[in-house]
Amino acid sequence: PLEETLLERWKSLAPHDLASTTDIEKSIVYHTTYTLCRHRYNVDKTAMYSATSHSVRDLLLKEWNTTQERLHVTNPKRCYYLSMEFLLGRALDNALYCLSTKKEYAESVKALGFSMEDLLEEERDAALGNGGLGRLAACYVDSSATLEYPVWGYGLRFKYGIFKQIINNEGYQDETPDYWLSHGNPWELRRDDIKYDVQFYGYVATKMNDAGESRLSWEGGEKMYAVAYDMPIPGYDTKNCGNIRLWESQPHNLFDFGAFNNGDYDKAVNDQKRANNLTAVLYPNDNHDSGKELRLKQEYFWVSASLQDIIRRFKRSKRPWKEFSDQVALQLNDTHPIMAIAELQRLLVDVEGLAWDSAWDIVTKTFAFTNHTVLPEALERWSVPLMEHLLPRHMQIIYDINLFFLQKVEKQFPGDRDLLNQVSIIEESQPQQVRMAYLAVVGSHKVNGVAALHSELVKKDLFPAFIKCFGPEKFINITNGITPRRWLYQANPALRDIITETLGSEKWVTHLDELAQLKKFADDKAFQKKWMDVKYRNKQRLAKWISTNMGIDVSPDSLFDIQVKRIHEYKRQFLNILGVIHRYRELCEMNDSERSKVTPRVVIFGGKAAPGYFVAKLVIKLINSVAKVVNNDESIGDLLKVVFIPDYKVSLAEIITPASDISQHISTAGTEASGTSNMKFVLNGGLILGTVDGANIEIRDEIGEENIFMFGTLADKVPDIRHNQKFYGVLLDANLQAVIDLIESGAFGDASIFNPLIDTLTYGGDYYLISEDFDGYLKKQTEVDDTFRDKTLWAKKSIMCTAGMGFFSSDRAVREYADKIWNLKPIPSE
Ligand code: 4GP
Repeated sequence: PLEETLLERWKSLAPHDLASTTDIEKSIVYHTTYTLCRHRYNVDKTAMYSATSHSVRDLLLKEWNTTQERLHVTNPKRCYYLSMEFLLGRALDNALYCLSTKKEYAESVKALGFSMEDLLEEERDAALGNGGLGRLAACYVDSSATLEYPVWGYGLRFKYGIFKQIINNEGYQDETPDYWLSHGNPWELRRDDIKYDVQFYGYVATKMNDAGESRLSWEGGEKMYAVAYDMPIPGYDTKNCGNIRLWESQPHNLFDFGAFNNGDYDKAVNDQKRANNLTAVLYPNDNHDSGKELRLKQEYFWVSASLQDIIRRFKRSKRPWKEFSDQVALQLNDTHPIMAIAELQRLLVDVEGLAWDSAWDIVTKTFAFTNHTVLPEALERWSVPLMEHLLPRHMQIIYDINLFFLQKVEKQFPGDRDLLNQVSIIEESQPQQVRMAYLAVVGSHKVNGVAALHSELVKKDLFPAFIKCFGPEKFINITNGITPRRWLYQANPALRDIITETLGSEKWVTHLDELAQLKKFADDKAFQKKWMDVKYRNKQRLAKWISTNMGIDVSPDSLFDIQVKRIHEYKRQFLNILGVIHRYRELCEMNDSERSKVTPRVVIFGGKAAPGYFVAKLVIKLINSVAKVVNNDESIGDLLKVVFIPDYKVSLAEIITPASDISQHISTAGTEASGTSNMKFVLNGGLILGTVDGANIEIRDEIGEENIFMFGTLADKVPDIRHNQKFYGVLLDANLQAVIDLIESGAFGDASIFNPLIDTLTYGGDYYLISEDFDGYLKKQTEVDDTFRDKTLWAKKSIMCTAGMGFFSSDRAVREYADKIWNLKPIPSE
């Protein structure tokens, strides 16, 4: 540490704010010259984006440093959010807003000959996530930073994020790698000084410690380095700056000289290759377990490095181990980081020398687990032989955790063997499997679902036997939320401005409940006009994007009907496109006078299918085949257009979301844990057509049932219907049968292609209840059309939607986590 006088000198020399636009210009030119080493004759948009970002980064890092200093001095309890995925999207625009300096930067950039709009478009999305789970993590770090909670995210620095989706000429999805770092990434800082060993394979040996006691120790195998990269996460309207620490794998032995000297160059670089591969790519599965060894390696690598880092920080505080959980809260974002439970137990017992029970007490007080899906295929299970091979000591620890837990259960419920089987972390299959979600329940002090209905299903369907063992208090609900900064303030400037003007301040940006004041303007004709003008402009913006990028012209006067999310059977994009075909059939049969009464519609889809998910990819193909026919049918014109927007991602969502009249959230009841895009659309004054599922239900409760179009089977009815269909077959709804007949007639190209998709409706039952819900869906769609024609009524509903969304701010959600789970207090920046 530096002496006091030197510290003062350092402080006096610390960089200052960029107070004027001239300062900003200077800073941009500085970075162009010295960071990028570009000559002023050789500055293009990419370089300018990069230099501007570096300049903004300086401002962020100043806040980052003071935040870390503050935390270092106050040494409060901190929370670490362990998430395999952070779907951040772009950083520049967000940072400019958070630092309240967008206007000044836009002026400076202009003075230097560029436009801010152009520069923002240069940025590649940080797409280190699949969908909802990863985007939620991004919203939560935003809110944590804004609310000044000492929260850090921990994840992996994937070289390739989620793949780039290309729709080929036949209408199928192709995947290409997303090398998002190809132009460098100004938003990360590599920390060569923060580096840990992570071990794999090997064996367990018994060793004597200094006190002469025998200890188990994990020996041999291979080692890799985890090197830290930090991404500053700005808070809005605060000097607090959060952080996401991402790990990159690096070889332990940089170069095998022995092999090289023997002439075997390939062998010499082998280690390097293997290490580099580990964090190279994100598994592109949403709501699905990939089951691959490399994935388990990624998971362990990440949690091991993170825990070592967290323990290092804790040890610096010189507190006794029993205070660990007073200093540290660890949130497990789904099953992916659950090895952390066994790893912390190992580090405490094997490395730090704590007794098993003391260590386990710390572990269970520190961890909490969020479940994001009840789909069985998404709950990770690892085979015991694989785990024994890759992580032999952890496997022993998991066996012991299980044994001690089952002994407790036996004591509590003597002789209840069924119960023991139901709660055992080890599934007695061939081979045996480790049920990671069960390990999470046993090793955490709280388990939460992400919307009210989902949290009930977590108790009822996923962990009923655990309620018996632990009581219901362990299981709570925290309904998801979204950050209003990105999803309204930034994505919808026109709406932002009229809200601020109407409410008289920007308080709503951090106190979203303030939006409720808009309700009193819902019937005000002048306000309605302003409101709907904004919607129209946002539709124009999207129409322009579609025309420029896809060559399809759509009219902003049509009803924009949007479904953008991962393509998954349970989300039922299939139901949507079958409904579109039904609409097309009806249009084809109408005469001119009937057609003149029709509400013109643009049906917009977007979303990626996991590369190995055949049926989901077939849905994309069907949508594109239908689009081709419908969009080229001149007799239909603007009455119906179908658009599949390729490569849906966060930055596109920012253009798409503000432009909806209707968006669809139509999962089979009980399958969508929460959904968060539903919240984004409603916040932006879009109505929703949805099933009684996930957060749709709470959205309805908040905005009023007259402002949402809901249909479909209720969750508690689904199991019986499935059962009956399985045993007595499915009789397809008549309209649905007609739609299928049309597909099978070849109206959308070679029908045989679609057979596997159509089969999902009949063979073994219609698992996602498409036929069961079809009629209700069509009727609601008709209601949507009719309501849309009443412009005043629609405007009122749209305003009421936004006005009712206060509850769905991620600020509220993060506060709930802090109060109910983490026991965490904000650390004010000023
Ligand atoms: C998603 C859920 O499917 C979605 O309903 C929820 O809103 C989101 O998590 C955030 O909680 N799950 C996943 C996944 O993305 O991979 O399981």
